[in-house]
Amino acid sequence: MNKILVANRGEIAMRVMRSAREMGIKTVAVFSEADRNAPFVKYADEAVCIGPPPSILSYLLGDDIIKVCKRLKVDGIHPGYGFLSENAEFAKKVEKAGIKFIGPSPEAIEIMGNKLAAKAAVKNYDIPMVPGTENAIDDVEEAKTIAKEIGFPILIKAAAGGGGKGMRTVQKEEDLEEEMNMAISEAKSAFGDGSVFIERYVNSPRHIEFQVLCDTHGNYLHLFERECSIQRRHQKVIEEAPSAILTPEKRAEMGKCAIEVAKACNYVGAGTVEFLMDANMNFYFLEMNTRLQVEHPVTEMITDIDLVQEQIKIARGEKISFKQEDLKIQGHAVEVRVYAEDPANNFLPDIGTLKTYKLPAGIGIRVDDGYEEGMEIPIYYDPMISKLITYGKDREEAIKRMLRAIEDYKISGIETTLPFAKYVMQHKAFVTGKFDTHFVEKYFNPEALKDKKDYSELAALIAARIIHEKSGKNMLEGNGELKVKQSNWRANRYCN
Ligand code: MV4
Repeated sequence: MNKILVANRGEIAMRVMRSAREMGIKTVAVFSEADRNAPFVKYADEAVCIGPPPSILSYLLGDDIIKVCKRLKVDGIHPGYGFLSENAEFAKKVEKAGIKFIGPSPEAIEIMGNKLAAKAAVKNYDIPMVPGTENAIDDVEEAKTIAKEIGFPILIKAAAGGGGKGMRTVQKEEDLEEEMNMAISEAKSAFGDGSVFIERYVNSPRHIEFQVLCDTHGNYLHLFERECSIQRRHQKVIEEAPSAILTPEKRAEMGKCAIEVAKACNYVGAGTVEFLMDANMNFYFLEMNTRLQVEHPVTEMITDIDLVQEQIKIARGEKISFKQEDLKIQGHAVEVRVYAEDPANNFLPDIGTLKTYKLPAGIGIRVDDGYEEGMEIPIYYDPMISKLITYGKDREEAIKRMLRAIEDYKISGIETTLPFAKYVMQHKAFVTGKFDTHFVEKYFNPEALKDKKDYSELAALIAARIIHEKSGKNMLEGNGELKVKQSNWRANRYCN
């Protein structure tokens, strides 16, 4: 493989090209008009504009991307995450054009893209699943009978859904008919497939997922777990590896299940098997994601394995060069997703220019980003600016380092979720590991951010007043505001 095209943008395009370059492979970027000045376009050996900003006119134009590949003699396509990454039709077309799709087979993508097909595929293996229906259900009376057997509350899920899309909770029998009809029509309009199924509702679960790696020679490995329980409206905000709660025994048991899920669909490449875990440490297979995930860096940090390089080697037909026994968890990693959203204002997407953009640095810090100072965050795509990852010998060190990194990360011109991440890193429930997927709704409100900010500002003002009175140094402007910006304020700098 001499040349790879990355059918993606932003931080993940950068991430993939770095590994390709390290392997001596040439890179091609495709970009929309909104990304003309983006770092990933400059970083690529060749770059081709494929259309106007909206994804449907650019990053989702599979046929046009394949044409670019042929013209530039590209050997492989890396789809990143999102966009065309889990599109079985695209994967098929790529292979038909004689180009390697750096990912699993179209068949595996298709099976795992449908939650009922995924359940059917793993049925003959010993994999725990949440009690529920095996097939799509459209008869309300039948649904009521099943729901009563399972016990309320229940969940109605769309077979074609995933990641929480098209999910409805039903608390009691009277609500079932209405919720079911809504779920079916939602699924139809969102996925073009109205199939829904029923599951028992698992209370306050934790989200634990396993990274798997499989080659074309029948080797199946897992690279331990990531915990992604801190989410907001099914959008992950903080991830870590390993999970704070798994014992080595539970890890081995779940890892074995993850590998079996991969075997059930003849998986090839890097994939993720998602589990729910209840308060009694029972786990249930939920779904498999057939792509490289946003949060893959935490796994790379604790295993010292470059997942993109492994994906490329597997696509070249190579055997995985290590065995399960060679893999060990070293230390702990935490990832914070930095979104252009205002956590003090209901996480409203914030538009604007990165007026200041200064990265944290130093031991145990990694930033995967796709922007530079002075750039605008386009409104057309996911509002994620970067991923901030810290690594330490243990969880406590990784968290402390994250707090320092958040302090050192200077962004102005756009509100970001960094203050929210700081709040989580300091929260007792997070620090002690006693949290679940309800963390945000349970503990977070905008006032939680305001209070802290107001106190530090107030403290600075009081200190400034005292200094003024004792030393005659005036640190206040005529309007009573601090001359020194609060974020740069250090008491001892002015007291002597
Ligand atoms: C569930 C569940 C409780 N019980 N299934 C949401 C995302 C999708 N992957 C599945 N999800 C859930 N499925 C049963 N039977 C609770 C969730 C869920 C959730 C899962 C993982 C992370 C965050 C979540 C937030 C709300 C609900």
